[in-house]
Amino acid sequence: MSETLVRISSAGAVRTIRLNRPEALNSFTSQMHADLMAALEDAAADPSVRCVVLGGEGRAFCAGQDLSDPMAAPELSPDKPPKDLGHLINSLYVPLVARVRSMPVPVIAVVHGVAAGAGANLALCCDMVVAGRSGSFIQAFSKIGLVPDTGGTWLLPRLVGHARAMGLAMLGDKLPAEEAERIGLIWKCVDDAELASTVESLAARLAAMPLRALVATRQALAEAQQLDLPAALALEARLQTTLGAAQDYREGVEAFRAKRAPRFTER
Ligand code: T3D
Repeated sequence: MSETLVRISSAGAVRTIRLNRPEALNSFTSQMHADLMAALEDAAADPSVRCVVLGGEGRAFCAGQDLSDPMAAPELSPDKPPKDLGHLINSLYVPLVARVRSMPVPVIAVVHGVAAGAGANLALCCDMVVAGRSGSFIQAFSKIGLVPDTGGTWLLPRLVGHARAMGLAMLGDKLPAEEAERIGLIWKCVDDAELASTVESLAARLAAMPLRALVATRQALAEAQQLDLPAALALEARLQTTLGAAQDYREGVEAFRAKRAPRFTER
């Protein structure tokens, strides 16, 4: 267990990382970025970790950028140059999204309470999002004069289509978790009382699966969005060549033939 601005715990092959600034709804400071990146790097490098769960302490998942942080708060004096938010995004949020999307194991976001701004899009860039009925998603950016970042412009239309992406991004209204599930923004919404056990069993299930195949599935589904059908078919064939030469494929087929449960070990 560690007590920094993220709280880290392990159960079997599942590593849980919880954002830990509950007094400010887990909004991002540069220190929390650093602690989260270190926790993700550590999970990526640890061969015993086969699934990562990302959540938040307190009553929310994450309220996005900490707007009181001097690094982000607008410069009030007209005599001083404005803050370069692009630099902030490039140095902190872009590497964070890249880290999550390149994890060698599946990443589940568990959302209770609000996920706003970069917090919403951090959740959405995970492989699967499970939310409690208390959960909600807010593209808060437009309300403070910004565009969706942390992958929002890429993720939203892909997840819910152009019309809904525009409505969510332009209005910045709170989308309850139940509605988020209904429109396909997230995988599942459950009662808050069932959230922990639902995520625990989902994480254990993913951790027992052939991880290289799951990670290649993430890659293929993302890349195929930019490809025409022949190119997507070619990508699938290339990935099957790689996966078909791996031990997990042999194990999967042997277990099927022997009518026993498979034991996948690769990462
Ligand atoms: O630098 C840049 O801006 C570029 C980077 C952009 C990335 C982004 O994420 S931009 C979007 C930033 N986030 C927001 O705009 C959301 C701001 N927060 C809210 O709109 C509301 O707090 C929520 C809708 C998320 C929750 O509302 P509610 O009523 O449940 O809670 P609250 O009372 O507003 O917040 C509780 C406390 O958390 C409060 O502090 P206090 O008064 O008890 O001392 C509030 O100030 C603090 N808090 C909430 N969000 C943030 C925050 N403090 C700093 N930054 C926040 N983003």
